[in-house]
Amino acid sequence: MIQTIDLRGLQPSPAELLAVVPRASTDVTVALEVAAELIDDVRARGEHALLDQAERLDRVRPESIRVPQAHIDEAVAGLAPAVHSAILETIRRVRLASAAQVPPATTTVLAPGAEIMQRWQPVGRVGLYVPGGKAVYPSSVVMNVVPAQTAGVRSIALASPPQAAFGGRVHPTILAVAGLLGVTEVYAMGGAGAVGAFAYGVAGIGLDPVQMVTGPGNVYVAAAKRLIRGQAGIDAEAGPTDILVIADAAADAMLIAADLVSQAEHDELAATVLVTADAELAASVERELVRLAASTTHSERVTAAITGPQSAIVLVDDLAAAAAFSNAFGPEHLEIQTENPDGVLELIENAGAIFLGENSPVSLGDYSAGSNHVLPTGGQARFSSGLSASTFLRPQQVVRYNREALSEVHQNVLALSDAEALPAHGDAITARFA
Ligand code: HSO
Ligand code: ZN
Repeated sequence: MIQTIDLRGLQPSPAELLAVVPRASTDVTVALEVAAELIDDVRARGEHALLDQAERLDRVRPESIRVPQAHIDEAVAGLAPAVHSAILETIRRVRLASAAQVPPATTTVLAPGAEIMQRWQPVGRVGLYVPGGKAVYPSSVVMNVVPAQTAGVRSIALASPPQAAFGGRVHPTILAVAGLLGVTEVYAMGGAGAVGAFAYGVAGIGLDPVQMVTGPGNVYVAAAKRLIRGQAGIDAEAGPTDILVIADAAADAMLIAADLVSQAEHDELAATVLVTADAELAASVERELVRLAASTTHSERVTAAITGPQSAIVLVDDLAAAAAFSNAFGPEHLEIQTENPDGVLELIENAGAIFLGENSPVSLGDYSAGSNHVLPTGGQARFSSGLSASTFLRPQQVVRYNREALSEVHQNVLALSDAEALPAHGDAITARFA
């Protein structure tokens, strides 16, 4: 079943901790060549390339790459009432939480008449990618579009692969969410070709190049994002999902197992990790996992994920050691199921999103909490963060000095321009006082 790793009594370094539970290897480099060909094809042949790629890779040729507004409206009208209201409430909550991610403009006065203003400028146009292969996630439309809208992005385009099961249309729930969010520019295109189309534009169908491409996807989408980087900005290269639970005796083993299974359901390569100092709890969670994995809908996938080398129950000496393990792992999702979650939270440095206590499970965050579910995978939480309004915002400094303030630093500029043998720099200041 799930492997147990006993670190009790040991003092491993962060590097050693990482080696204990290695992430599943999804090597983006192996997909680079194929992705480059698909992108070049789109740059050369535009819509025809996208249509051919759909036929070959999605096994359906859509009527057109640009989705007509009528299809979006139809999808909204066809939404089941319970899904409709759930999406509206998710949008409302994600909007509220995203608004708090927009920093205010600030002005720093360095001396009388010397000020630096910092304002946050949204990216002008973005392309949001919503996968539609093994997984179809309408909730991800909310998680990508709302932060962009909140940031003030002027122009938003959405891409998702055409679905054979829906006659070559984009998945109706994805279309419906786009409609509810007021997104009107939607394309039935997927994979690396779609990322290329966003970055370079497709003249024949009025698809203007975007400045940034965000959203999860498979390894070819990740490879394409790496290739277009520089031409356009990207959020992150998404990999298999992961969850790490830190728990003590106060936790409910059945709930921990349920939460681990909920993320294992995404992918055979998903990582599910429990870190605890309580061997009894560890044994109970293992028992619950065996039971749940056998009976859950996606039993095969779940079993593959939790028995994979990327998943484990890790026994440690105490909660401080558990936090150290988690910081080394850099989980996408971290649940803290302990008697005093806030105390553990203080020890946490690296995590995509953190879920405190028994009533804040990851699947709440996936759909309805109001937090964003596009989070750094593969340990990227060690240096980056989840998608947010600030992903789409750039800090811009605005410099304003008056004559007195400039004169005050005149000699400093001269000294430094001399030191760098760039005298024209100094001259430009001196010219103002001649
Ligand atoms: N847990 C996924 C997000 C998701 N779950 C979408 C369900 N739908 C990655 O954070
Ligand atoms: Zn999920």
